[in-house]
Amino acid sequence: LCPSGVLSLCCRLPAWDRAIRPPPSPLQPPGLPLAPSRSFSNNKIQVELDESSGIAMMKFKSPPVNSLSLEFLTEFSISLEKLENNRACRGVIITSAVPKIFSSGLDITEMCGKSKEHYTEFWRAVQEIWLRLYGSNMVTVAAVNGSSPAGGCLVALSCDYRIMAENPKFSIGLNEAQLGIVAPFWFKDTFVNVVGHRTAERSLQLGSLHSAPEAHKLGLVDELVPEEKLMEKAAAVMAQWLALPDHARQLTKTMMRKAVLDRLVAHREEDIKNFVTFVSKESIQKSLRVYMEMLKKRKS
Ligand code: CO8
Repeated sequence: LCPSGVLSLCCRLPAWDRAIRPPPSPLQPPGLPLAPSRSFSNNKIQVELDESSGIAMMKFKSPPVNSLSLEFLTEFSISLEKLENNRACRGVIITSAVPKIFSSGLDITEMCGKSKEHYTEFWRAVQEIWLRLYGSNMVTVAAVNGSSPAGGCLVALSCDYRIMAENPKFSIGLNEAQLGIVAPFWFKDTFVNVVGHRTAERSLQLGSLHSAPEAHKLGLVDELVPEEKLMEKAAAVMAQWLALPDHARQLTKTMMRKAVLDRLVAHREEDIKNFVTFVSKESIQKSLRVYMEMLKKRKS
């Protein structure tokens, strides 16, 4: 069932382990009632699927900052899997229900003062969400309606298209170096694939968080729109991408992303080991604690 050449990935990703879906009829036959909207909501994520258009809206709703905790990542993974397995769903718009924040990235408390077993489980969940999102058969559009550092930026980078609210106070980037940690190779690969090697290298070394206008200039986001127009624009972009036959778009996406996905799949256990060793070091634990204290001080 796998498209040729993506076998190694298919064997690990349930969402890929099936035939490419034909698109549902774009036009509702006259006289028939509109297909229903289905929604499912758990603690941290709300999803609404409009079966008539095939478009799902996924909203992060984990205040204060939509940090990617183990619980959040698990819900995110399950939600994506549900949509991926629903033949009526062809695209998903990912956004936030928390004002001014898209996602603050990985939950730092999951990487502080915990056991090696916990770090292992957490990192596997981080890998899993990236494999699912970057490798999704659906059209994925990020409607970035707030700040989006580190892991939050990775979520946006993993989508097919990024639209950001035109607010200079919102920032986005892979700022790991500022925390004294290093973005893993697959964060870097995803970033390079969007902005190119030179921009990625400079931005990663400096741990830069770019304002929305700067991010647009660098190509980190594809479009900036006034905040009130963000969802309208995301729907318009989605309609444009969904106008194409799914199979051609999906195979093209696979062609563009397969090498990077395969690289993590091939080195998954080694990557987990590296993370656990790195994050367990006392010097790294200290950097993370200092960073968390800095966040709290900045607040007061
Ligand atoms: N994890 C856990 N808690 C967080 C995080 C986070 N990522 N971000 C913020 N918080 C907490 C704050 O400590 C604060 O807690 P409390 O209310 O108890 O004091 C609360 O959330 C609210 O935060 P702020 O007051 O700072 O909220 P603002 O609205 O003023 O600012 C921001 C929101 C811009 C998101 C700001 O909080 C911020 O910059 N946060 C830090 C974001 C960040 O640097 N994230 C990086 C995480 S690391 C990552 O994603 C990739 C790691 C790759 C692994 C590398 C291998 C080792």
